[in-house]
Amino acid sequence: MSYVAVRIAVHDPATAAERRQNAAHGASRGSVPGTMQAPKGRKQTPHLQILAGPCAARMLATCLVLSFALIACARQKSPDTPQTVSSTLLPATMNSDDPAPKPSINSSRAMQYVRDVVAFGPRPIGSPNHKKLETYITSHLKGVPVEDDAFIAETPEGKFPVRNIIAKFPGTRDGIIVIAGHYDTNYPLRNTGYVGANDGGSSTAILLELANQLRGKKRDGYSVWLLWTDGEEAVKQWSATDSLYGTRHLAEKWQKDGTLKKIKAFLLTDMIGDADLNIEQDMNSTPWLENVVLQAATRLGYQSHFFGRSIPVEDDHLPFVHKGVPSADLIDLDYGYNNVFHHTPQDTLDKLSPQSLEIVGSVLMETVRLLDKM
Ligand code: 1BN
Ligand code: ZN
Repeated sequence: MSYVAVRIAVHDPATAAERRQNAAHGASRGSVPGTMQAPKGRKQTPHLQILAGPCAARMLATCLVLSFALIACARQKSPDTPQTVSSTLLPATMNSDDPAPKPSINSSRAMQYVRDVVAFGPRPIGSPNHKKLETYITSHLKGVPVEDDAFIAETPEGKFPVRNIIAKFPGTRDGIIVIAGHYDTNYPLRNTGYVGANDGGSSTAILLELANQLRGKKRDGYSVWLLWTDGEEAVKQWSATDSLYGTRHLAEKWQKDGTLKKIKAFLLTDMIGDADLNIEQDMNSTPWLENVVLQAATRLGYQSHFFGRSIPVEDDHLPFVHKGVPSADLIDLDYGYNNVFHHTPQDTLDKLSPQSLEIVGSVLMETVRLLDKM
């Protein structure tokens, strides 16, 4: 696929580091539930914060140079094919006149799935609620070929059963698109009333709704595999060895059995239910795949919810990224002001909206459609 222009991403390392600290450690260890209040109203965007800083002049200069480059590219196009600058931003596969119907999901049903999942209570690995959720997920996949990747994980808290669940929707094209999200919830918070409505609940639910959209339809494209990952959360403190238990195991397994080289794209969803949806541009994800996601979002008119901030994210896509699989993590790490609800008992249903599930669900389906055409 060829591109004729570049997307401008903004990265603020200090802010990213601060927020990761809060998300990964501070909130899960030290914060007292209920003491932090999210200010009302829309958050200030990272772009604006950066433009107010000392690098403003350099940023502005960079933007101007890139803008001129875009215009120059547009002018280089053949004079007998009229081009607008915006159409030159689209990859060769995407045509702004594409008559294909715009996908959508049943977002009230997806929201009901989140409610059902949250009603099980905390769902950390090894718990009875986790087991109930496994049964809930598989009972929604009747008639769909399902594969399990079940094993015993060695963790700093002992041995735990871990089970990745894979639902397969075969296509006519050789190759696989994986859409993944974790269903386990934070382990250290298991006795605090933490239910992980967004972190664990939203990803479980969006995959269940995508299964509804895919089942019973002929796929004229790549096979789509829906993957409910397990053991994503750390049991003590997030590190390379205490996290991502399920996907580290599965990436190894798929490398050994030859599945890995058939995967065209690994699309991860995590914390995608926040009513104030801001999907990060993840610096650990694959740029061309994120670009396809952005094209999908743009076609559906949802681009304002995507990639306002660039940060590196450690999540279930990493074991696949490390093995060379094109991957994109769709995650919102701005859950409440400064991510204050992440990994706290405040991660509850009232912060979520069906519209956010609709945005991510339909963008995922549109991304698959664009990938099928590439
Ligand atoms: C996402 C949801 N993660 C854990 N639960 C991974 C992560 C942890 C991402 C900390 C960023 C910061
Ligand atoms: Zn988490």
